[in-house]
Amino acid sequence: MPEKKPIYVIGHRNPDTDSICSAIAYARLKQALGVEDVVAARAGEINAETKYALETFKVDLPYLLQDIYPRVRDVMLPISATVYEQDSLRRLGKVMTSKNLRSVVVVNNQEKLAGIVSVSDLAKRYFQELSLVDLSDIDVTFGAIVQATDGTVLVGRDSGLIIKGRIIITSSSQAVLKYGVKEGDIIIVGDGRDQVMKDAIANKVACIVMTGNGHVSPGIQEEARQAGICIVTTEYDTYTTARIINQCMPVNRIMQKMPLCFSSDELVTNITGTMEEKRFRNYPVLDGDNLVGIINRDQFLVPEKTRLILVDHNETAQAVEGIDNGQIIEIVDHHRLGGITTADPIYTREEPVGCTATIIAGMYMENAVDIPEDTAGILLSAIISDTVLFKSPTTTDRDRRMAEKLASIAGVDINEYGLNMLKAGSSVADMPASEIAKNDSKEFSIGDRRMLIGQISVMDTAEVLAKKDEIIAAMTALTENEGYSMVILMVTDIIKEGTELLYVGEPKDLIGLAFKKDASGDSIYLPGVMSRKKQIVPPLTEAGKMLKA
Ligand SMILES: [Mn+2]
Repeated sequence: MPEKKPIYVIGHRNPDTDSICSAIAYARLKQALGVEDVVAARAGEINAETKYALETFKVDLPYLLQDIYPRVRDVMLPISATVYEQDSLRRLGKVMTSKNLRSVVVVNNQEKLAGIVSVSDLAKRYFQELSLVDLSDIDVTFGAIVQATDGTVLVGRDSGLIIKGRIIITSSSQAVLKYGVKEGDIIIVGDGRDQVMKDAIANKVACIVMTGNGHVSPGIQEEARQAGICIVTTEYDTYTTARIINQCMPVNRIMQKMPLCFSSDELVTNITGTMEEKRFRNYPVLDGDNLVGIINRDQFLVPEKTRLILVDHNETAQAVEGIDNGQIIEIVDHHRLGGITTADPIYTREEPVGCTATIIAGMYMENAVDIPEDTAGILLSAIISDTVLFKSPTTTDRDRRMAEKLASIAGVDINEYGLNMLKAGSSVADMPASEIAKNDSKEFSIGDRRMLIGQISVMDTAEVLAKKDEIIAAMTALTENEGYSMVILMVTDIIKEGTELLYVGEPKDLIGLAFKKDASGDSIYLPGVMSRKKQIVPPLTEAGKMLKA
């Protein structure tokens, strides 16, 4: 069975410091409250500012959850039985019967995948091979002969010993002569045929199979032992033994070698086409080269939904990819409600404060859980980041008070640490224009238009605006490639407290209407504007309604 999946606490795509730090801190709070299996996750790579915060307080990166689409491992069945490639068909048949399987995965001695064998492979073999076999071109082991006859070893050799002769039924010494029993052969013999056995030993057969649990005298056993000849007894009569000994043939003679298999990490949607085309019943599943399960065409497991706690966002367009396959069990956020729907009632906490971390720090206090130093450090980092050191109009008194408490727990000076962190995050020197163009970007639906709105906060906008032409070109490419109506980038000056708004796409009237400016170019300056959610998205939404009407 696939392992039970953990509950992931996760922020939005293109995670900012709040999305990362709030996820970590909330997962830690849940753990402290005794909720097991809670894991902090992230929906993408972290930015330079977040890296600075995590490194300062020595906190590990959360788990990278690229998407939550069902994987092969979520729908595969456990493997109920395997056979070794050197096992006899007799053993294969028994495994199939006892486990009620139509096909069995074949492994080598290292337990790695060697092939797959089905009932029809076995049936084909029965119809083709009705006579006793000549083993000269088959690697039949002594062990397989014992397996095939359900035998007991009286005089044995290494079970891996390869036997290459013919299989001959002998009832008399004449037969030994007639068939020219020779070195390496296997003879099937009944009780009371001591002379036959002596002749066979003299002819250096490889193996004697005594049927009907017949008697083999100690003298003959000793002769065989000295000649290096194996003796096996079986309870079956000669007729039955002759019939079933053919099943000594190793499984690898009839199996399909190198069967089509899937990686456990593969998306389920990627394998269904292959399965429809190939029409095989079963496909082994590998994790690296380890066999971990099997996909059965007719028996997909219903994948367990990934349980998610969303922090710092509530819109599906901003959530980890594949969110529709997940089960949202909680939301802790400080943004507009963006039309998320759920199947079940869930716990939500939406508060109009400057940062999710403010809410989460408050939840530690409500639950009387002490905030550890490093947790306080990253929560503080998130508040500084979201409020741009309290300059953003989204800042509330609660954010300020909470930041002070957290700073004293973490033992840092808010202003000194805050400026250093913002500085670390605002260096664009080695950032290509294509990355600046989508920095900290989030998708929004404004009316029926899909828009991407990014933000880059810097100490001085000159460095970014020097690359304006390249950035505009990258934004245009983004509009065309991803099918957005508009791509907008806020270049926010933390010191001067204002934003140069770059935009591409249509309708530009939307920008003009929203900010009451001539927006026929590709940028406008918006003094005092620092917050996307409070100062950019709401006027755009209003303008969107007016344009529609
Ligand atoms: Mn936030």
